[in-house]
Amino acid sequence: MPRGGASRVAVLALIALATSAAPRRATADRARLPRDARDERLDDDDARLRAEEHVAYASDARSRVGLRRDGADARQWIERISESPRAYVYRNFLTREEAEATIAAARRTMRRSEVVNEADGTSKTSDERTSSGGWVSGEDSEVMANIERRVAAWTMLPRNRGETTQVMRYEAGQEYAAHDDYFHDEVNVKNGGQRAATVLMYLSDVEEGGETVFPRGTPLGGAAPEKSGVTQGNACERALRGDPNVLAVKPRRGDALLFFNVHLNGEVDERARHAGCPVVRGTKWTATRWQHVGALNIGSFARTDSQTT
Ligand SMILES: O=C(O)CCC(=O)C(=O)O
Repeated sequence: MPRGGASRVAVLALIALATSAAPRRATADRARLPRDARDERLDDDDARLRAEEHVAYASDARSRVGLRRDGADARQWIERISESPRAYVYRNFLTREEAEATIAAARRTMRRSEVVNEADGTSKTSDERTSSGGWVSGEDSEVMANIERRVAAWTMLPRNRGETTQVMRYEAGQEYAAHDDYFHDEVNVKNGGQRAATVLMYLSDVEEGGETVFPRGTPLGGAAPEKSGVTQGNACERALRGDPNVLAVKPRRGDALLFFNVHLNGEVDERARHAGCPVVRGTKWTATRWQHVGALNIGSFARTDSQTT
């Protein structure tokens, strides 16, 4: 056998083994399914594939355990912070590079933030939301597509249930007053049903202020607002003082907050009302992805083929 022949054979055998063992994407019989059934199949496949990718990503991240380039801890773990509403913080969900890429991608589209106009489902400016906002889509880059997949895996709601990710920038004094992410009207609900989950990703650290607070929530180990006296009016000021009875998350670059806007029985969870407190010092950047109970099908939130494969 020529020199190197044995190792070439071993490599070929390994390739053959890997090819035969590689998980197959279940595409073969999609085309034969009626449209609605096919959509459900796509959703199931999407969720399964994304979950696998998520695990792969997480183990890759574990192998990179250590310090970020800026000296911060880069390990990933999830903390349950409240049962009412159901809320979790995923530490280092994003890498520093992903956070920076998200900001860079959104800069092109930044303008004054708007809120949903519940009368007709369009958007309007409001004094309750003084930040600037932009949009980033998984259609535009593999970085964003990868983030969307991990959001889908974490929320267990497939990627095609997610609205286009919204990026926000808050300068000192800017805030997002207390509000619900679930819809109060019927117009918006027609597009994919209620917003089941919100994933709020922090793209920057903030020197002071800018906490996300839930004035009606109860932190694990803390007292319910009925007992502690936390209200919509005082939650931000108490969060700033570090009051353990306020359900609050301090922005930290890379971390992500997940909370559910609906209970498991589908009813809206009023305890999920939340606010972005005024930034005192620094600039706060966030990216929010809302995941609906069903696939989106209207307007700029509509699913596209590349979001389902
Ligand atoms: O910026 C925050 O902390 C809150 C943002 C928010 O409420 C939202 O995106 O729905």
